[in-house]
Order: sequence, then C-alpha cells, then structure tokens
Amino acid sequence: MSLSPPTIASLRVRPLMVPFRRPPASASGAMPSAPIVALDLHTEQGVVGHAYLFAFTPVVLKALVAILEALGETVRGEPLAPADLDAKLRRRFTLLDTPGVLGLALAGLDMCAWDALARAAGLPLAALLGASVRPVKAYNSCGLWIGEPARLADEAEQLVLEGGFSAVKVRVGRADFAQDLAAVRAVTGRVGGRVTVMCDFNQSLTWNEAIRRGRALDDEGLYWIEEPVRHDDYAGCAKVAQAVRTPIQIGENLLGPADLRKALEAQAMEFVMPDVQRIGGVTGWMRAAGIAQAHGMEMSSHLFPEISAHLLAATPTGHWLEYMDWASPILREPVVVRDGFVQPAAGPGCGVEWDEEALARFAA
Ligand code: SMN
Ligand code: MG
Repeated sequence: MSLSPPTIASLRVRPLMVPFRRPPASASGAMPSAPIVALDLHTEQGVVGHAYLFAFTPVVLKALVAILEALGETVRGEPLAPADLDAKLRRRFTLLDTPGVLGLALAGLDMCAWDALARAAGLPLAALLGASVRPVKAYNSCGLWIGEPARLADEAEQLVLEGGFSAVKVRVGRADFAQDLAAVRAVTGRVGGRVTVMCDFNQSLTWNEAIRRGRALDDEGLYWIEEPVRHDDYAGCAKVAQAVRTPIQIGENLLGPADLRKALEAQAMEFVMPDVQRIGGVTGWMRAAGIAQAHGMEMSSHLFPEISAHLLAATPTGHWLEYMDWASPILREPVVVRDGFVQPAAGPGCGVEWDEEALARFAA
C-alpha cells in the first residue's frame, strides 16, 4: 500500500427490512424484523468498504438513511483515514453532540472506512490492527428470548448444536420472577454443566429489584447477569454488583469510550461488552479495548459478529463474542461457527460481502 491513503468518493446507503429466524423478544421489547442499513463506501481508487447498521426500529430507518447520505456528502474528497475522520466529524458536531442516531451513522461510516482501508492494504481487519487472525470463543445468542419457560430447554439444546457452542444466553425480566427462575432452570437443567449460561435482563429492573433477583439467581450457576438496570444508571448498577455474587455484565449501550470510563469509575460492572455501532465503530472500540485492558477487565462483543470477530482478536482482554445471525440473510458468506469458535474472515476487510439478490429482496 502506498503511504497516501485512498480518497473517499461516495457513500451508498440502502435501507432493508430483514426477517429474523427467531424474532427477538426481550424484557424491553420485541422486534418483528430487523431494520438494517447496508453501507458501501466508494473510494476514487476503486476500493469499496462495506458495513451495516441496526436501526433497532423502523421508525428511525429513514432518518438514519438521510443522516448517512448527508454524512457521505460531507466526507467526499477526504482521505480514507478513520482516526482523522472521527476527530474531524466529532469536532464538527460538538454543539449537537453525537449520541443517538447521529452516533450510529458516525460508527457506520467508521466501520466502512476501516473495512476499505483493510481492503486497500490487502489485509483482514484483525491483521491491520496488528493481531493474528485467530478464532474467537462465541456464545449462541440467537434464541432463548422471553417466552414459555417449558419450551426453552429444547431451544437451548438446538442452539448448542447449531455450531458446537459452549455457551448460550437466556433472557429474563418477566413480571413474575418465578417464571424467570423457571426459564433459567429449564436451560441450565438441560445444557448447564457442559455449557456456560449467561442471562440478560435488558435494563428492566430497579436496582432494589435487581438485588433481590440477582441474589436469588446467585446459586443457579449463571456466568453473568447482563444489564439488570437502566443502562446509564451506573450508581444503581454498582449497588447491584456489590450485592450480587454473579458477575454483572453491561456495555451494549455505552456511547463511546468516555462512557466506559464513567461506568468503570462507578464500579458498575465486572465485565464489559461494547457494541461496535454504539461505542464508535472500530476507532471507538479499540480505544475502549485499551481502557478495559488498563482496568484488567474482560471485554466481550454485542451483535455484529463479522467485524466483532476481528475486533476481539485484537482486544487484549477479549472475552466472548456474541453470535447473532441477524445479518446472515444478506451476506454472501455468513460467519461460520465451528466448535463454538468464530473464525474472522481471512480475506481483506472484515468479512462483509453482500448477497446482492438478498439486498434487492429485502429493500425497504
Ligand atoms: C439484545 C440485543 C439486541 C436486541 C435485543 C436484545 C440483547 C443482547 O441485549 O445482548 O443480545
Ligand atoms: Mg444484552
């Protein structure tokens, strides 16, 4: 690769509604299908970077597309230098600030830019980040949503078999805690012992209730309790972490490395799991990884298994990859899980290649 980076030419933005294999239903809401935005960052040199974003709700899909298209205009003619772009754009938006939909758009642009840079260098993203392209340990998160506890034992078994997984995550936060306990026991009763089981409350509890439920779960053999309280209630979460023996996991809603610092200062959790589209793309992720390392804290990923596999390979305290198949229907080569490990894509970039026929079919 020459020392001068490629020049950004344009950003193509395509909104999609992609069906789920097992539609998610958490304690904080359900989703009938996945509102996804597919991004292609074209450079004048012909290299194209790919990434996708989850809009979470169709309500913001059009707004996210409009922001991304305007952002694409803004970076036309800029050098493909993600760290510089991140600094420049965040400075430009200081008066508005960059959480929410604008933050997602910036992260999407950053992911595309890193993907294009890795392609220009002819390297997998993990290698560009200085890491070996090694398999990362994954849990199957594609099911065990809030549902009939009796059904969950069979589903846990299926999830384990789908890729030789050694871990699964069960969703909790039902109105009746007895039903949560029944769900956890259905899963651990069937696969526990041979398989690690995590649980996720999806921010549904007050800290008092989280302490009550957390203590009641302490002897159920769970590996972590995720997001027991509202994501930004670090003080409340710290009370839960103090009172409950099972490690507390948070991070999918951290909006940048500075949020990680605040959560750590509050001693809100024992494990962290940033989401690449909320933490600030590859640039934000790598900064968060440095902070986690400095605190000796294990760092897992949230959604986006394709790019997260590369990122976890380059994360000093890399822990568990969350395997989700939500983007698989639009990818030419969906992530492959073998014996519970995800192998980062070996080709240049981060492993996102579109199935163009599927993109056309799911266009929104
Ligand atoms: C989750 C993620 C995305 C949508 C619903 C629920 C969950 C997880 O918090 O961590 O997988
Ligand atoms: Mg979660």
